[in-house]
Amino acid sequence: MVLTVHHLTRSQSERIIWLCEELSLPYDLKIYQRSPLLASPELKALHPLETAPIITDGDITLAESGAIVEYILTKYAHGKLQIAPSEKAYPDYLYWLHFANGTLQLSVSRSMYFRLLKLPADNPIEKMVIAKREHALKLLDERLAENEWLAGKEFTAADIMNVVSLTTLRLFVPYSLESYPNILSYLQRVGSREGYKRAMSKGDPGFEPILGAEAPKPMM
Ligand SMILES: N[C@@H](CCC(=O)N[C@@H](CS)C(=O)NCC(=O)O)C(=O)O
Repeated sequence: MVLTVHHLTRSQSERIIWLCEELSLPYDLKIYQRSPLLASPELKALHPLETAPIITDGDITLAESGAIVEYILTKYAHGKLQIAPSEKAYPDYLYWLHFANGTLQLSVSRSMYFRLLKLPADNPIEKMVIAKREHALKLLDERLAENEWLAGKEFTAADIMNVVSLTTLRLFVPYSLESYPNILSYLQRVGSREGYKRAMSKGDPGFEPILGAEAPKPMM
């Protein structure tokens, strides 16, 4: 029985490929192209949530990045990429693991919808939404000023959960990281990890990870 990772190109599902690579876990990778920007019908048919990532493992089909990461860690990681409850860094690990989808991804995706609405530049709600995103980035930058990785000294699943909102998702929300030097050095550390390089080249061949201050031209 082999775990299959269903990956939508240029998307949050890179997290699961990265997790499997860091764990040296055997897995099959199925890649789905965006059609044109949303998930393809084949991917949507796999799970009622209709979003990537999705995994299949025997007769189990699971969606939601957080649930998938927890499933793989619990079933296959033997304690790797996690901080044990007995360790001092455990609350930090939990906090940053959940910060990824609870705050960071949410604030980034919310600002994408406001950008697409093309409201007048002084729209107070858009300003508030952008301020929330920048606040989340400031918190990350402060954390990374003192710590190599989000949970502290060790690279963990908390890093795997957060990075996509700082990198690939900037194809959809072209925000700058110029004001966040600690995030930028962190992304250089991320980019030099063999597991990350393998994951990105397998999931999105030919795509250069967005690790610098400026985001490229938006995809939409
Ligand atoms: N909360 C979900 C969000 C997943 C999600 O929105 N995935 C996007 C890719 S980044 C997707 O599949 N979009 C295609 C679509 O909505 O059709 C998770 O963390 O897995």
